Amino acid sequence: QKKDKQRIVFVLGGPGSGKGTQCGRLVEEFHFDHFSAGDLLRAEVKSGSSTGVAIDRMIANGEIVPGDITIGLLAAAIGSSTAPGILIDGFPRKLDQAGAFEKDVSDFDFVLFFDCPEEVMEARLLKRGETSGRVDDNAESIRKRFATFVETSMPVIEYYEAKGKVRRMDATQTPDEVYAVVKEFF
Ligand code: UP5
Ligand code: MG
Repeated sequence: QKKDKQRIVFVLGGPGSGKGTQCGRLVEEFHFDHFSAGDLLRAEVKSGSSTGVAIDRMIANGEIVPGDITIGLLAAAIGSSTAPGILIDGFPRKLDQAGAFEKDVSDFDFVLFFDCPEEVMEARLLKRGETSGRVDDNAESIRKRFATFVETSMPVIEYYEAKGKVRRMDATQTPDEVYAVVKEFF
């Protein structure tokens, strides 16, 4: 369970919208903890655990891993955090997982949402794919990730938007320009 004064922010946006990049900058300036659900899942794959093979296949297919796995990894990370704030990057990307997290792990302050068109995200991901080694940075996986984002993850953002909990920004500018807007929310 998080400590009382810790604020939790969900950092959401399409694949390649710049979540990880901007979280890195917030960590530097504000000393928050940054937990990327995708990074935690990739670490699970690397660890060679029994679920790793199935997780790796789901990531390559742009599918959302079952919530109990992701929420378990996030809850453990949050439980060991003493930072003043916690950035949850790339989660929740499915409505029922959002509800389960709020019910079983913690409430949260707001959603930071990076709004970015697919053409821009695709160009970034294909470029990164030249060196990233990520199983999902190829044209075929990127297409599947976009479809999952539109069908399954955007409803989460719309749900929180209706509750007035979303801080939306234009993520197409340079990292410096985006960060100048992002930091104002903190
Ligand atoms: N870049 C960044 N900002 C830029 C800018 N302003 N201008 C120009 N270039 C910019 O950035 C992506 C690339 O763009 C980098 O090369 C960067 O330098 C450049 P990054 O900051 O990495 O963007 P990010 O939004 O973090 O992109 P990422 O690829 O990590 O997003 P995804 O949401 O696709 O990946 P994630 O790791 O969160 O999830 C991967 C998979 O894990 C999912 O598809 C799913 O299969 C699984 N998953 C779950 O099942 N459940 C979860 O809860 C989470 C993940
Ligand atoms: Mg990322």
